[in-house]
Amino acid sequence: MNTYKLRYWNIPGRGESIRIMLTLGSLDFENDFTPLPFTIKNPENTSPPPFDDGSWAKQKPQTPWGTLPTLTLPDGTIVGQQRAIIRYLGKITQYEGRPLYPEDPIQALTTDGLMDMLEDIWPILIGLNGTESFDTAPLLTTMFGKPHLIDFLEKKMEPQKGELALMFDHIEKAYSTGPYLLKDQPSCADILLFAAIAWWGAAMFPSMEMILESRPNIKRAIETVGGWKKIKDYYSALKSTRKSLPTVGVTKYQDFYKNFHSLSMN
Ligand SMILES: N[C@@H](CCC(=O)N[C@@H](CS)C(=O)NCC(=O)O)C(=O)O
Repeated sequence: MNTYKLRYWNIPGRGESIRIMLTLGSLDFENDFTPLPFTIKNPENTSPPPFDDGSWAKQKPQTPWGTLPTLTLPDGTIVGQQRAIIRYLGKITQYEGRPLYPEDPIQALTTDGLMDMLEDIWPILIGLNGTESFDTAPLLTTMFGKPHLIDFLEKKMEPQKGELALMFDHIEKAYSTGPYLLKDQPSCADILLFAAIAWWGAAMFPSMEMILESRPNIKRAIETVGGWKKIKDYYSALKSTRKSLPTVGVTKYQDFYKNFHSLSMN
């Protein structure tokens, strides 16, 4: 069987870009959902349970880098690191006759630069930002069922000043020729941008608006990717499955996928 296996939590996070790349490559894959390692009460009769059942503590030492996502290749090799996996899949996946990871070294370098920039943003949104408090942890806050951290985000997104605003401005500039990073040539960088903004714009930000309102190039890029037929078909087929995701406090986990569905108009 030429099946790939993606191990990740059942959230978009760092796994969704890989799911999309596998879909674009028409590669057969299954999701191996690991329960999120949070001490949150599991709903009854769900298999696998969404929250900790001890699985991750056992799996972690067996992964190549101690983290998820991991991808098991058809020959059984297990690999890790989101961007490395995307690059690999981009080399074996064609879109409109060209690989999604460019063969030209300079274009590959540009693609890597954007993907590394996105990875630089991730920890600011995902972690505790040097404190022990949820007041500076946009993702953990919502995952534990509390409202989005508007004050924290507004500060970081202050025009021309906030740490995140400046980072998004660089990305906006990189997309000025558009619609893709490499002008008219789509690449895996555009897939990662699509997956990152859609995820951040639901899990950490209350919507994508705070990121996109003054950044039309990023908006155009992710809307363009969302319009690809294979992506539309993928999200259309999955829409009804989101309903079974848990609700914790004010957070409906199904909403973590909402922008993926809206950008692909499902
Ligand atoms: N640079 C890595 C980061 C991986 C990472 O931090 N994964 C998180 C989930 S998104 C994780 O495994 N957390 C659990 C842990 O570290 O024990 C990548 O891009 O794959």
